[in-house]
Amino acid sequence: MPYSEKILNRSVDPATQKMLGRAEELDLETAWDRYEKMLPQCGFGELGLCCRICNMGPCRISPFEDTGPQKGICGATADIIVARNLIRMIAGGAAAHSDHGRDLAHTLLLTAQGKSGGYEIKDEIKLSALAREYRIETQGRSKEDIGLDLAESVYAEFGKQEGFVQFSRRAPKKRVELWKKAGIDPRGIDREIVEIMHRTHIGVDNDPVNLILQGLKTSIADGWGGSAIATEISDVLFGTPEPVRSMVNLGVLKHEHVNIIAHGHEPVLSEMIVAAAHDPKLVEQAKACGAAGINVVGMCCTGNEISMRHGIPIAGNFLQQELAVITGAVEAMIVDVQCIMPALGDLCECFHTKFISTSPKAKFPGAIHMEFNEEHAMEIAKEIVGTAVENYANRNKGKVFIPEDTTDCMVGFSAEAIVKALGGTLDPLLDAIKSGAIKGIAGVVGCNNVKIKHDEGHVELVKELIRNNVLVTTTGCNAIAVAKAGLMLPEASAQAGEGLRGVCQALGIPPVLHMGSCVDISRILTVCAAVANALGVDISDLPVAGAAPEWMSEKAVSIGSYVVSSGIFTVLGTVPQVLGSPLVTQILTKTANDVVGAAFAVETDPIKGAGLMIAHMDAKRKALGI
Ligand code: BF8
Ligand code: SF4
Repeated sequence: MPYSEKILNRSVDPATQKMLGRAEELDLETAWDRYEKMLPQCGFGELGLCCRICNMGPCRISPFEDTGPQKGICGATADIIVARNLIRMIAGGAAAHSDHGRDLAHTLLLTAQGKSGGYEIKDEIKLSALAREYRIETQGRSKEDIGLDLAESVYAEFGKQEGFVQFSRRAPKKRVELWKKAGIDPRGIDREIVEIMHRTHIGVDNDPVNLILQGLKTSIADGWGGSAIATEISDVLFGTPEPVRSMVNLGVLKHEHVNIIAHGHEPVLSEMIVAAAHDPKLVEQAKACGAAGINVVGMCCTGNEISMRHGIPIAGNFLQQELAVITGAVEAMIVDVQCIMPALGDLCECFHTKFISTSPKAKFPGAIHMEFNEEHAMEIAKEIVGTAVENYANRNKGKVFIPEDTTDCMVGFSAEAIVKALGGTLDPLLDAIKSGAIKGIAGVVGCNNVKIKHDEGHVELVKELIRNNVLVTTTGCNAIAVAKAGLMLPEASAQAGEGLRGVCQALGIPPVLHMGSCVDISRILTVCAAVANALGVDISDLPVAGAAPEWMSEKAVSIGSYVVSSGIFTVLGTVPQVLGSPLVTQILTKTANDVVGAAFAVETDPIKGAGLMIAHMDAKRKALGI
């Protein structure tokens, strides 16, 4: 069916186009419609020039000297206001990732104490490796005893007052020295986040440079701390991912099955939902209701988590969550935390879909709250799945519209899996980089954003990189976008440049490696640190670059900041709300180079964005003499 210009301008993904057509037919509103109603967006907000930190405000600074106020009521300038707003976004993002990490530490603690209902320590090799990093005795001890000590040690990272975050010591020595020298080597994770909130209170830190340094410090506590803890402890509990085949896009929903979507972020919930859906009694019950079985699929980062550990299909990325409900084929949309649109409540009411919230931290209008806890995890998961099964009888088959689109993909390239694919050492990768077969490594990550045609930024940027022999690692909603485009298959190496194609063919790997959810960007850092250490250089010396072509969340701001703080040049595909301060813009895009050896660039054209990354890699190669 030919779609209107409007729909074609909203997304490049065929399933999304079909569902947007369906939404129009049913007169249902989506994020794109709400965005249009929002236009024009507030110019002060876009520039970061609005402050409502105290109740003398809101204050807004005119971007033009002669047409309005240049200072807030307290005297804060544009530079101060923009810097404060920016680092409060970092605090929000770091808090979200790190609280996710804390929840995993809590689950490990309960599991080690024998108090959790259905979890076990699955990866003992990783458990021992992490224990060694913390200098925990492993010899002759049970996995529960080691797990208990490890859980207590990682738990302590959040509230630590002095010292350093242990996993940050995976970074090359030079990087750690540089952080110390710049005063941005983080102490406890919570401490840095709290300090942002303190410093940005009215009348505290009013030096934009000092504010931004605290932002960077906090972001490092996220990337090398909270996020790394989330990744590592997930691996201990649920297994370190290995390459596995999966499928993506809305066509993974099935006409004859009870469809359950697990949406959100923390695998603590979704792992149990996946296990509960295999319960013979529930499967029987589904069949008794006339369904062929139970079909659990993932959405957003939860999708990444369960696909890379179990090959569970992924229904879509951030902007597809409403469209999944509009298929009319979803019995339950089960959510925990982060990136869940409150719009789902009203939308689910137009269908039979049950919108089930599970976290005490995240309740939604129109949702049924079935609170989840680790102690009774399996029991509650079965109850939730049972609710979905019962709801199958309420499906109105006349209202069902599932686009047929699905794409196969290969997911689950943890750092360990990459080393394994390379034959047990990093050497083949280093050799390929040195010979120029691989020009460099890119980490392409992040969200969808209605300000950009859905998936286009992700797909075009990644295609351009692989064409130029750049090996791409990906996480989050970028991973889902490029998987839908068929780039996450070994066959996709046909679209890569000659050098990269040769390497992929020799190893049987795709040119784009799926490394997981957004907290798993810590895996990308681990790979960069290992390559830098092997070459005896700092991360900032490597031909590596990052990109977030369609970013929107505060988590993405924290991610971008820790990636740059780790020495990796990063291209942003949507414009951050900082342009109201030429000083802050200058710090982020130029001066940061002098402090952390990397900076941001903003480029909304994905091909040009890839070009900036490639030019950066060429320059780094030249400096390394390779
Ligand atoms: O943590 S990429 S829209 S789902 S914030 Fe959210 Fe952005 Fe997707 Fe995962 Ni990450
Ligand atoms: Fe205005 Fe200053 Fe209060 Fe911000 S902190 S709202 S700039 S008076």
